[in-house]
Amino acid sequence: PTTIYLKDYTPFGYLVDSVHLTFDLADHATRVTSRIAFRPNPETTDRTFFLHGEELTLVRAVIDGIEVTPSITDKGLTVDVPDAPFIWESVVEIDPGNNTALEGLYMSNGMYCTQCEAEGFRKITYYPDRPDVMSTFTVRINGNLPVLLSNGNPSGKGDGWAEWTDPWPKPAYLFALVAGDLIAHPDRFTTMSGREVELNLWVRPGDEGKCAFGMEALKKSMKWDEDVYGREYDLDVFNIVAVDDFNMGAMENKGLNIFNSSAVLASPETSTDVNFERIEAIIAHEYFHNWTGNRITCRDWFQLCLKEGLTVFRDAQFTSDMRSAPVKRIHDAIDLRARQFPEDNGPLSHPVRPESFQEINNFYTATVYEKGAEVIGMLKRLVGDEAYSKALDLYFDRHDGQACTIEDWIKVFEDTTDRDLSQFKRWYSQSGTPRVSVTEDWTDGTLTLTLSQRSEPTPGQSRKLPHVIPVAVGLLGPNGDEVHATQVLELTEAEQSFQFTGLAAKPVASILRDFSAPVILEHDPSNTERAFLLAHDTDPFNRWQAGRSLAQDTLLRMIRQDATPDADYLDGILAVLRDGDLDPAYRALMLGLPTHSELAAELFDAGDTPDPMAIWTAVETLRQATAQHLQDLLPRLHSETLIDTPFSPNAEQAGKRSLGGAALSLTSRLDGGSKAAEEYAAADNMTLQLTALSCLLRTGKGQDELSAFYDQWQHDRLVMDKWFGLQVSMAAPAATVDTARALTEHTDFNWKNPNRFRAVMGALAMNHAGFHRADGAGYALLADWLIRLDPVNPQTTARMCSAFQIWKRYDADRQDLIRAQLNRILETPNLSRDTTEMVSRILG
Ligand code: B3K
Ligand code: ZN
Repeated sequence: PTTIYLKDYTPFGYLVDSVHLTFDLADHATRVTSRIAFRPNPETTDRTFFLHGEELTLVRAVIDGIEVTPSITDKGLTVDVPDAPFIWESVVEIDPGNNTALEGLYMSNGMYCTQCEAEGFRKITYYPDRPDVMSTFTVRINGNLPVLLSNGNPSGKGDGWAEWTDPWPKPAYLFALVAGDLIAHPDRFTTMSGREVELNLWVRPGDEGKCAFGMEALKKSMKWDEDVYGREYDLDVFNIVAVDDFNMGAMENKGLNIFNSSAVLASPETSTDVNFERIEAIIAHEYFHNWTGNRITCRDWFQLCLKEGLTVFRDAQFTSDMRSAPVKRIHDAIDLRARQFPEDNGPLSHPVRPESFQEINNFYTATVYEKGAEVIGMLKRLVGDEAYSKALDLYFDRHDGQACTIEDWIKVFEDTTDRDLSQFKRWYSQSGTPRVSVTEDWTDGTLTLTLSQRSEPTPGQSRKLPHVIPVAVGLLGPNGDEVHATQVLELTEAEQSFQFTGLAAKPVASILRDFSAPVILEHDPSNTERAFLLAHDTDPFNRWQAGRSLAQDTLLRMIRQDATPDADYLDGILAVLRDGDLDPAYRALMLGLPTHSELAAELFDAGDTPDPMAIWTAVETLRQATAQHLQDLLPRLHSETLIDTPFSPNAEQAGKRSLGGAALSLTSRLDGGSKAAEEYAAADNMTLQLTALSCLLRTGKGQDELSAFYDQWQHDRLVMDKWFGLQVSMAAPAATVDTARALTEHTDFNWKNPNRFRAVMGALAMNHAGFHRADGAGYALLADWLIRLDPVNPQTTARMCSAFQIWKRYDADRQDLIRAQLNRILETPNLSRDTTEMVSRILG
């Protein structure tokens, strides 16, 4: 496979003035006719005319009315063209009915739909399929289906056809087409300048009842982007379509967002609070792309974080505004540590702006997305809110309609603030999670904090230079009062000291407040100080972090030295949980523990070899001890979280359900699941139903409920995904692999559907002790299925290979077992480029 490098970027030799496409839809022989106006690009002298095209059957190619014979490879075509503006026309035939890769034009339950990002348009017609080639599109769809959609505004329709015109120049990756028997959930939105926009959420018959929440989320997003960023919607219609077979969450095609049905369909009976919050965030994310991604797009795919990091940052701001900012920040830190840190500190580590790739789809990663968003958060913290807003206004003004780079992005901040951001830019080019260590010195009323930073070598980067790291710090006095308000220290050197003078007594330092940088903090306060912060910190993030550190500390000592659960942790948590003034959602988070995988990483970093069963045992023991310690409080938590108003997925109710669920889970460790069985029987929403069922399964009970759940929900594919996933996540270590294997033999295990495949295989990989079973059966089962899925759907296969990225943490036997599976995958004949790249990188 060929490797593409950022440094090799050159512009395309031609500009595209307009694109006209005609689709004659047929399941196995769709004809795509294109008429494209090209002209030489005055910015370059390279006149190679290469059009991407894959899996296309060329029927005819015409230049300025004269038929031509291009030379064709499996990547595209070249042909001689005039050194002046010309019209290229082609007719190709494609087979959407056999497109299982879900990229290009494919079919899902009888509906046609497309996925073109990153490089799927080349499977639809011959085209310069690169994001810096932008054009207006007119699309005519001929097909005997009731609903025919494409980007932009409707510009004509009749019996069996519809035409759409998108006035905004766009790259081909934002092209979309949908055709099928769909039902609209309609609404309207009036923009800030008074433009009337018709909104539709299109779903399969039967899903009409699951649209209302998504539609509300869309309207809130449209309003929020006007209020906070001054960004108005720019077409007469905005369509969202739900599709069952989709490789990821959703796609921001101009005016026609396409969603995985799991990322948009919601109802109280079928969706959990976590689903609701995720749906709201994804709808916002895709909508926000209209400006950050579509109006201003990326010059090349190396710049992916330009749109993704910024759009994730914007959707996080939105969620913070709609719900609770501290809770959102804690969720994001948990998520970053669970998904991005392992990536950044393992064989798949890459910069936020990668410098090379073989398959770009492999770089839609937590690093590009979530670390990319964290980098923007740091920038905002460093320049301040006002400068951030000004820089963004300048960005939209200066670059509207362009395909941009990270350099363009940084420049708007430099021009706004007069700051030199060249050092800051290292966040885009250096991979790996920086570690910041802190030492304290207390002398004569002065606290000196010495901060030092270091980054371990990562693939391709042996030496690292210091980053600019905003470290938010506050100080608490002995009685718990804040004696120094939050201040952002700018750590720019390898080591730097900061002084706080005039203090009456030795304070307790609260460091990296609000998780002000995506780093690993190495600060070892005593457990007494941690307990003090857990009781008193005025920064909600660090208060939560103090509890988390206590939990981690006690777990590590339980794993290493067979210690008993620490009293500082148990008492501290009890006090916080008792505090009825604290937000229930926040209290529920306080009961969370580091994941098994995080504990494994901690042990590995400290030079120990993690034993998955020892980790499992320690966590179970701590849970049991927590349940006992909180025993008297549990009934109160239960009654405090009762909801006597009609169901709403809002943050307030969700928080109560989340605390109630956490309490139920502890209760079921004490009563053998009898309360959970009662709650299951009485549940009238999916959050409660699923929580109660998981409590039962973890107690080794719940088989009757499990089959009742199946009978109740077998008609609902999204709920059935939960049914599949839950059994694997809740299985005891020794039973996990067998449970997963048995589920793959279930008649409803439709493995070609990415949601169903991930429900089982994703849950297997996430069940730490189960997956890492000593005999390697977990590794073998996952590898079997990845090998089977690869020829069908390379993207989903490649993505799931990352379950193996942590292999070097474990003992030699497990390493041998995983290496053998990785080699077995790699040796599979005709393995996709996607999976080949992933497995090779993981093997290192
Ligand atoms: N931009 C799309 C992701 C496309 C993934 C291609 N493999 C969704 C999003 O980030 O909003
Ligand atoms: Zn995105």
